Amino acid sequence: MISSRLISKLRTAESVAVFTGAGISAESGVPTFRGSDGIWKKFKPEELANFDSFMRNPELVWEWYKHRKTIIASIQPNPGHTALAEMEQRFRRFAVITQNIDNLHRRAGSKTVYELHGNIERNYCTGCGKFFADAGIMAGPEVPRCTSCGSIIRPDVVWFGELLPAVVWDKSVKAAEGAGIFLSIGTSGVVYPAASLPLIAKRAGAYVVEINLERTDLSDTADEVILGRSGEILPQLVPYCPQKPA
Ligand code: BJW
Ligand code: ZN
Repeated sequence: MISSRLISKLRTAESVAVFTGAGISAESGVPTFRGSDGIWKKFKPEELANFDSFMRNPELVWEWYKHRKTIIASIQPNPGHTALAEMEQRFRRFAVITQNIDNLHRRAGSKTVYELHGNIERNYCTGCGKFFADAGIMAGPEVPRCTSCGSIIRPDVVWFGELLPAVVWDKSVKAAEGAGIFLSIGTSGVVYPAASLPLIAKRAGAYVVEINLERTDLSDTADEVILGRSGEILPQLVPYCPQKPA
């Protein structure tokens, strides 16, 4: 059930920013990080998601990323991703700001996508920065090495203690500040600086809506919390968005 307040906001909004986390991809079969089914119940983040650990044990970290690359390559965007791609066509300004590295928003048809934590389909050399496609990485040795300088190649994702890509971050802050409606979808909101975006949007005057299976630290600040699966809720918002321009 969509509230009459949100319906009226959707009908009149010019600018929408959407902030997504692992929860939006859960219905596609990508495990989330935290919570009862989270992958960090099985793997310790500090062993896998920081650069020092990677350099200490690249075999383990690459095994984990190759496993996830295989899962992600085999799954499809779900109705939540598709609804956001449809919504993008109905508003003057619309941006998807995602913490996800799974590329599912683009595969669903979203055009303006800001990837705060990188993209698992890209890889680069820790020595010279050269980019490498997945095909060679997956078929190659356990720990892939650069064909130009011999250094270890890493996935193009942002680990703990690393800076987010500056241009992507700046665009995300601008989208949050300019949004009439800000949707925070399927994120626990515990990883910063990403988790500050809903607060930036709220401070700048956006109507902040959280969509999640459960309440989070954002819930008390949000204007509205919709508890449920994003793949079921987001398609229900589309009919209330303005019609596509002829
Ligand atoms: C559904 C659903 C359905 C499920 N429908 N909902 C102390 C205080 C504050 C900050 C720090 C601190 N100490 C260190 C920091 C900084 C640190 C940080 O934030 N740490 C906190 C965890 C304490 N941040 C960083 O290090 C960042 N960089 C940085 O700050 O740079 C400055 C700096 C430089 C030098 C030194 C220190 C600072 C970088 C953060 C990088 C995060 N990277 C990861 C891994 C990416 C690569 C990979 O995937 O392998 O990004 S961590 C992981 O968490 C991943 C995610 O993008 C991110 C967020 O997780 P997300 O998406 O919220 O997933 P979950 O699982 O947590 O939540 C899923 C939610 O979905 C749940 O709420 C479910 O209920 C819900 N759900 N099904 C709707 N169907
Ligand atoms: Zn190199």
